[in-house]
Amino acid sequence: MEELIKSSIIKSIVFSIYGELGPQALYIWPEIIKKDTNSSNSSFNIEENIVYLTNRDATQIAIKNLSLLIGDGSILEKSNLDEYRYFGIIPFPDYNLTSLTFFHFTNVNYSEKPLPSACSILIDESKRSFLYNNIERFKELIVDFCTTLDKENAKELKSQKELESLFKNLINEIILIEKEPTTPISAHRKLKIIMAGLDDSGKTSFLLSVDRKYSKLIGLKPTRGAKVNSIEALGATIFIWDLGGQLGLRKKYLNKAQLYLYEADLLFYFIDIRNKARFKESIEYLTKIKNVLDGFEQSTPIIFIFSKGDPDIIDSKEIKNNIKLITTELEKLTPNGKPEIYNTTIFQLFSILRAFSSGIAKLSPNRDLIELNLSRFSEQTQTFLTLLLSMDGLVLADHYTTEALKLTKVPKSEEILNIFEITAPQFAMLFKIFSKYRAVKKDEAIFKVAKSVIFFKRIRISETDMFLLFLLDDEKKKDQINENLSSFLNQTQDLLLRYIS
Ligand SMILES: Nc1nc2c(ncn2[C@@H]2O[C@H](COP(=O)(O)OP(=O)(O)O)[C@@H](O)[C@H]2O)c(=O)[nH]1
Ligand SMILES: [Mg+2]
Repeated sequence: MEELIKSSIIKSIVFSIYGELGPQALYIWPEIIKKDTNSSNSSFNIEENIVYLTNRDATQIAIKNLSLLIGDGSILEKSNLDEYRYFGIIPFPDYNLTSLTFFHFTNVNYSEKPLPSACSILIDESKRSFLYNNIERFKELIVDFCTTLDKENAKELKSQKELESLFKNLINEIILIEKEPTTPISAHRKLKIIMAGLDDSGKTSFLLSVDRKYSKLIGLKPTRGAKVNSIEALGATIFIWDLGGQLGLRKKYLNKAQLYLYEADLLFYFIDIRNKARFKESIEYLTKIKNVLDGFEQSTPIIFIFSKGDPDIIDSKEIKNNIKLITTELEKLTPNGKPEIYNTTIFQLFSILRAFSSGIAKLSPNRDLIELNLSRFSEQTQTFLTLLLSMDGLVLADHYTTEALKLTKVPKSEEILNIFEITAPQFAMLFKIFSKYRAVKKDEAIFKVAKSVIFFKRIRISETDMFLLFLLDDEKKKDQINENLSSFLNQTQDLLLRYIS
């Protein structure tokens, strides 16, 4: 087993469970080496490309992992525990390691309730982009592994020795990914976002809106055929490819898909919602793109942008029909699950920022787990709505309660959910200005909007400023927020730090 680990990028595997005795590291590879009693066993050893964790180290890892899943324990009262499945990329700076952890609840015969568990594969902090870049393959692998492991453990927990071959298989599978990584192992995470769609579908206008908002972030670098822009955001470099949609260019992209579509992390597909005459052509182009992506065995997420839905026409019968028609077509092309669709218009900047923000969030393996913790925090502090924003106003995570819907009282029911998500970037700008000119030392601000209160809080996570925005019915709740904030941040800062890179 040790030889196998030495030959892999993986430094260690820790499987932990929350049993009767609390968090416990159940399986630790490589195995714990018994040390002399007089040598300090609080530090770990790195030898020949392998990390020997001590029992204490592994317990620390178990505690940190499991507390992200169960927090204050309120989740254990829920009835549908089997549905709680999360991934997280979590730094362990004390050991210079980063883990990819799969969290779930394990069903065992001897316990009434499923047990919280965390399966971590640990690699060098400096090589963590390997985890991000191959995340989809890892996810599949680890879920399969844990399903088998759960079956083995259903009657009683087996010993580490009994399960050795199972863990060996896991490492062998990881070594296969190493041999053919999706992208080369590099220190910096690079992301590729594609903007595609027919000509005249609004791609360039969309990007210009984003550019206007993030003018500091985007450096326009035109290239031949495709325009490649780049953004530095949250520690990663995001390359945005604007693929011109004229017929000749479309053919070129498909023929040279190796260059244009390969290794795309995310694809925005644009459809001019006014131009029914070209729906068929657009679906044909989309089908071809999807076939190419399938050929690469890439599970590139696609976000659909219905463009040009300007405020004066969005509710018209014609546009409503168009939306229905094209949505049906997209549903046919998306057999597993619902297509993710945004209506945008250049006359409402937020409609574009919202769509863009959702795209960035898709690139984060940690978003769901952050939101789980954010929802606990919101329940504790009784806030109606909580948003976690980057300095640039990107929505990193959000949580809503049904009361938030009543409070915001927006007529169109579908839009209610997003009302604060869309205003958030504006508030972020306001707050930036506010803090610059008025109260440089202050870290919070309050806005009163009708009957509700918006409470803004600047937080600092390892050199990086972020914002929390709360919607409250009572200003006094801010004390409760301030009281609970540090424990929430302690819990989630590592996840935020590793949001997309
Ligand atoms: N009314 C309206 N026109 C738009 C909108 N977005 C783009 N356009 C117009 O549609 C045309 C094509 O847009 P463009 O961004 O160049 O499309 P691309 O070929 O896909 O890059 C331009 O004349 C834009 O001004 C929108 O939201 N509303
Ligand atoms: Mg264009």
